[in-house]
Amino acid sequence: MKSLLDRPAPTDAAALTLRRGAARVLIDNWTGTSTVPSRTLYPHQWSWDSAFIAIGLRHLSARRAQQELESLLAGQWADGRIPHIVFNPALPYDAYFPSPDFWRSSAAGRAAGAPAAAETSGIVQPPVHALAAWLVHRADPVESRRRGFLHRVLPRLSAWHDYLLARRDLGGAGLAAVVHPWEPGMDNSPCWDEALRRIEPAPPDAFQRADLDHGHPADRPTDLDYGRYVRLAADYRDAGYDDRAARFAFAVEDPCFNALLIVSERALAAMARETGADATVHTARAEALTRRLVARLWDEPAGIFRARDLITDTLVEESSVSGLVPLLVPDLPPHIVDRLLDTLTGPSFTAPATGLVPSYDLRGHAFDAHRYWRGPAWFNTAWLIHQGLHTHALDAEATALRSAFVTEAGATGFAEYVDPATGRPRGARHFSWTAALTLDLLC
Ligand code: 9YW
Repeated sequence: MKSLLDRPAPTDAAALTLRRGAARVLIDNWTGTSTVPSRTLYPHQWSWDSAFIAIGLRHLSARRAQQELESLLAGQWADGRIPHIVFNPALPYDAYFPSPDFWRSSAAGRAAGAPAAAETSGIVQPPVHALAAWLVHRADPVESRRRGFLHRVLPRLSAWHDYLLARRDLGGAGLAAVVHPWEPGMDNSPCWDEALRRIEPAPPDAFQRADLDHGHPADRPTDLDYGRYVRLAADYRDAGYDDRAARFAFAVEDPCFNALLIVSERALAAMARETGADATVHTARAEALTRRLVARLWDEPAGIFRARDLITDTLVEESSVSGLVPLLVPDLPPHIVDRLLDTLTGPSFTAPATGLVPSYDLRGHAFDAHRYWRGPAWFNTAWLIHQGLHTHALDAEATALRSAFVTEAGATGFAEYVDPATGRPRGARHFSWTAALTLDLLC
């Protein structure tokens, strides 16, 4: 496999070209206040995308990276939630489905504290934001201090985590639950198949998908999936997005979501120390969350973390990349780190042609190399696992993954995801988080 990584010096012509290409994507996808994931498929601001984008943008402009996060935080609700989409009011409603007139946040979400001045969705995405904010600060601490960046974002990010820990502890065991397959950021993962079978889909004539105008049907979730997504989102909306009143038909503790909450709590602790605030609450939370993650989601015989379905109170017996992301957590028991590494480098998650990590078990019964989160390799999860490998001083494995990432991102024109077996690009091209995280790995 050709490796840019072996020659990453700034003078390296290939690395320089790649860096320029990645910067071009971020410039093209910048709207003036934030970055869209893709000009065609996802023309608004997405929550965890913006966090990953800020991590890359900080290498181009620390100020713009701050703006990326702060424009997202402008859509935060009074109850603390950060919505998964902040809509661009300049675009027509049919640019994306579900559109603002589906979510109706400023009306239906008023009691939960939705902003009056912005239209947003009412669900959330994984909490990468505090980690991103801390990395953005560290990229240029002088500029960050001059603008009071941490002082502004720390209270908002703390409120976001408070929301997740207070309102979303639906299992009562101290982990955050997701209530819609869009929330863990991996909507059509086979992990949700069984839980979704219990959901009566909305009738096909009740909604009009916009994603198929830009994406290939074989790469995207099915109409049946969408029917169920619409039903769940409409039910939550009709309950006023009130987590105490809603009767959730889908509720899951997801390992990637909670692992990100842990590292983001650690980031809040670092920000608190930096600004002279109390860090102990965040450190204690991270430690408690780590214990709960292991107690509730670790599957010892399988050697991977699993999602817990809170409706049946059982672990979901599907292996997905989400179950490897907890490698990010620094104080995992050492034998769990060893087992995770075995799983990552074993036949279920080793895609020899690309060296990337598939989103689902290569040998799993539902594996599909093309369809979104049912097999393709994604760059954001590769970046997270790369960070996790470094966290545990698994530097050789981290280097190999970084090399694969950079090679495939460049070869595919910064694709949204790739077929793990061939490296062929799937989904959108010129995709923002792929470009941003490439920049981060090259810098
Ligand atoms: C969708 C924007 C989002 C990502 C998600 C990914 C997809 C589905 O696109 O969401 O249509 O909103 O699954 O992780 O944030 O890139």
